[in-house]
Amino acid sequence: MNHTPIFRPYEFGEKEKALLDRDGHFLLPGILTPGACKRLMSSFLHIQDLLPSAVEGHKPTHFAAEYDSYLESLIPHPQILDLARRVLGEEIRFDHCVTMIRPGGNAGAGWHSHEYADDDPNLGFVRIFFYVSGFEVGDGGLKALPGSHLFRDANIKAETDEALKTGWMAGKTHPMTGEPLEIQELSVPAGTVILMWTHAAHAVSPRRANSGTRWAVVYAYRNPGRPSRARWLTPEFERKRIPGAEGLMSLY
Ligand SMILES: O=C(O)CCC(=O)C(=O)O
Ligand SMILES: [Fe+2]
Repeated sequence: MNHTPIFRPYEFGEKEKALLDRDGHFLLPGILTPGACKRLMSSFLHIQDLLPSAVEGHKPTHFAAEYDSYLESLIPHPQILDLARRVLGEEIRFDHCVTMIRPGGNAGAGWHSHEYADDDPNLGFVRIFFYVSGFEVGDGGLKALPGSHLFRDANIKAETDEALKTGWMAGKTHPMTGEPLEIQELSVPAGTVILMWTHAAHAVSPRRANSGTRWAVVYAYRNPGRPSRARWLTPEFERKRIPGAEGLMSLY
């Protein structure tokens, strides 16, 4: 099992969990160790090399851990599982591992949210984003909408901030604070981990043409109980014996 530390010491206790639950996301700036960043970079380059020969429906980017042994070894990494359990509680399953490689000029992504047990707030689903490259506002940067996760709406969609404001956001306030909803453009240093509840509305600004590639990967975990649409793993991979991942790979 891979026990090499990948996170520096960081705080994520009750106070931080309460902020995650209020906002829908939580930043852990620069906590990835240089060693982990280096290993992740070789995995990204490996995944990138496989893309030209990718088969339809089974992209190395979407099934990243199936194509790279280091990415696979992180699924049961004790520090990731510990963080996932601080968010979700003891009973968790692995859901997916997807690389998010955005070269200079990449178009980014419009506003969207993701599904999981939309009608049952007791079943959580958290994305753990590893931003090996950092990002600035307006340059491959993640944008968030604090409070949006509390609606558990898996179908939030808008091409632009304006369309989100006049569309989905119109007339809504933060269910916990009563404040108007407000778009937040994030900016983080290299080696940052971001936690995000799956129903949180998010978008990615275009990467500037003269910026380097933004290298990132997401590991997602959830409480078992429902089917999951984002669970990109093959039946073979589900059955594979990954040391330390016993009990984590099944749907339920
Ligand atoms: O590329 C990113 O920063 C986020 C991509 C995204 O929307 C996701 O992984 O759910
Ligand atoms: Fe997303």
